[in-house]
Amino acid sequence: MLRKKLYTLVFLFEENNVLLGLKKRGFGYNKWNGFGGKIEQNESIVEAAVRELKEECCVAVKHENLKNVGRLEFTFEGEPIVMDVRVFSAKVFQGTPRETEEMTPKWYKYDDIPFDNMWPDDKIWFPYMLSGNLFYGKFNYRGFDTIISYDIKKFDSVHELNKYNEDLNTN
Ligand code: 8DG
Repeated sequence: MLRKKLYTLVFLFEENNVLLGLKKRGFGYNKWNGFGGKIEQNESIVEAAVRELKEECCVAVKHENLKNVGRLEFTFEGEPIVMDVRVFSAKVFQGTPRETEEMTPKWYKYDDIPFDNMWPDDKIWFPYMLSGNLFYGKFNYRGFDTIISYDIKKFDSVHELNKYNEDLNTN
């Protein structure tokens, strides 16, 4: 049986720039990514997304300004765990991104996103996010560098995506 672990991942947008952070420790060390992490006990997915964004780059966001844009599932060959990552975007937020113990933030123009220094799956689903499409991607990895197989679906409405995010509002 595969065990699911929930994660959040938040991207801030401002004038055709996306905010990425260089991870300074732990899982995904030295890769550029959005801001997020594990959901703690007694916390909803959205609450976790808000908390991780604040902890990792000192930016505050209101629940209603977080838009659920996608879901990513990662499996790793030989591991009995599915990482279930809920992806959010926000255009309205409070504060200027600042470096923390975990992340060094930097704004990137869409044409300059450093895919060679990111998770290999990102170059597959980022175009969906950047063009405003909702997506649900599943990626099966061998080690941390090789994608053995993947599948990605695009949705036209948040209603359709939410059929796959059944626990998003109830958690
Ligand atoms: P910790 O340092 O407290 O132990 O962990 P945390 O901050 O709670 O969680 P984490 O281990 O840093 O969470 C992993 C983050 O990385 C989470 O936001 C989901 C995200 N992530 C993956 N895989 C991939 C991927 O392939 N691409 C992208 N863009 N993000 C990913 O786990």
